[in-house]
Amino acid sequence: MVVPSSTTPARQEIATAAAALQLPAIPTVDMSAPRGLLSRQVARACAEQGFFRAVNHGVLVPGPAPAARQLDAATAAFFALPAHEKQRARGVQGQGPPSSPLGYGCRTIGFSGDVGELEYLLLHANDPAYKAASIHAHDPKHFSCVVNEYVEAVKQLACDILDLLGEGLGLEDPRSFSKLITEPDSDSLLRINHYPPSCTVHKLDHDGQCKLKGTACRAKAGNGGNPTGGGRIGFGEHSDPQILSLLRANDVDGLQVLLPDVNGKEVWIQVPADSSAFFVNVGDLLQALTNGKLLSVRHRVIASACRPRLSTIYFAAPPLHARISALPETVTAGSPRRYRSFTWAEYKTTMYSLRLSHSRLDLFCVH
Ligand code: GA4
Repeated sequence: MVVPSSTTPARQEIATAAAALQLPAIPTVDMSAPRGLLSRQVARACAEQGFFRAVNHGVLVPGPAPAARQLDAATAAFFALPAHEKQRARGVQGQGPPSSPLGYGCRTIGFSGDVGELEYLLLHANDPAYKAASIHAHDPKHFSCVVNEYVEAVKQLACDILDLLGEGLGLEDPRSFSKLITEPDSDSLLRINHYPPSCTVHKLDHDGQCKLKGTACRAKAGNGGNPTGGGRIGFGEHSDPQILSLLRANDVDGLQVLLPDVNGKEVWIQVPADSSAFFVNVGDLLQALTNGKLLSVRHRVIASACRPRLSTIYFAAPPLHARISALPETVTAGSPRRYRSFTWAEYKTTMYSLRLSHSRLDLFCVH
């Protein structure tokens, strides 16, 4: 069920302040609710906000060392390596066109000049090449097992949510969305982002190596009229291009989503960190598949904490050859087809030719 996003005293305070300011609330969906109710609530959150916090999701909890905890430990160890060792993991995966910057990256986002205050690992969820990669030089097998286990668990949750959406939207085949991401050649990605504390200086040295240099803490509270609240852009404003994204992060804030307030004006809303939850957002392809009924939400990360933020995001995508066109049930006389049909490969090529913040789906509108 959709419950107020206020389960701790701190969250309660934020929710109360947001309500007093008439700011939009972050929908929270209790994944253990009865299925009928759950499907309606997931569909409603994805239609109204394109975003929700999933609690009681029931994955990643069993076992003495669940995949999530093992992955966090492995990636924290990777990011703690000296810069020159991390650089060895650049471009570790095969790159057939349309290319994507897989492997380790620092500050550079995409190929069109975007930068952010972060370093990251970008892995192809279905590409076994990372098994041989130099990401975890000391124990690459262990690293790939942990990634595989995590991907399987999070993919299952993504499928459950997509099936709930299919049911909530009353699709003839409620599995229409999840089928796309379970194809053996689906193009899903796993991204692990490490945002250094904002009280450290992030520098690229002369050989282009990424260096994190600690300094005394200078992070300031308050926003002084700065729309980023005084923080630095960790990952700039964008929508995710794929079908669905599932994000899990440590307990350091930073994620913001662009939501309409009571007057319909869009405002940046800080998403309080919750390391036990998944944050789910609709991607461009799901907006296209539903003829605009579900919204691909714009979001960003602002680094303003004195502790590092670590986030792991699974981007559920179809195979490159998959054709994306609005499902027939979503096209009616009152709601004519909004986007022309395209393949994911075509969309990917377009997105990599554009800046991060581009509203790229608009280019596919039919007029
Ligand atoms: C945003 C979502 C994912 O992180 C990502 C990003 C990709 C990249 O970092 O290589 C993109 C960005 C993302 C959208 C527009 C293009 C592609 C950078 C960029 C400028 C991995 C993805 O699939 O799209």
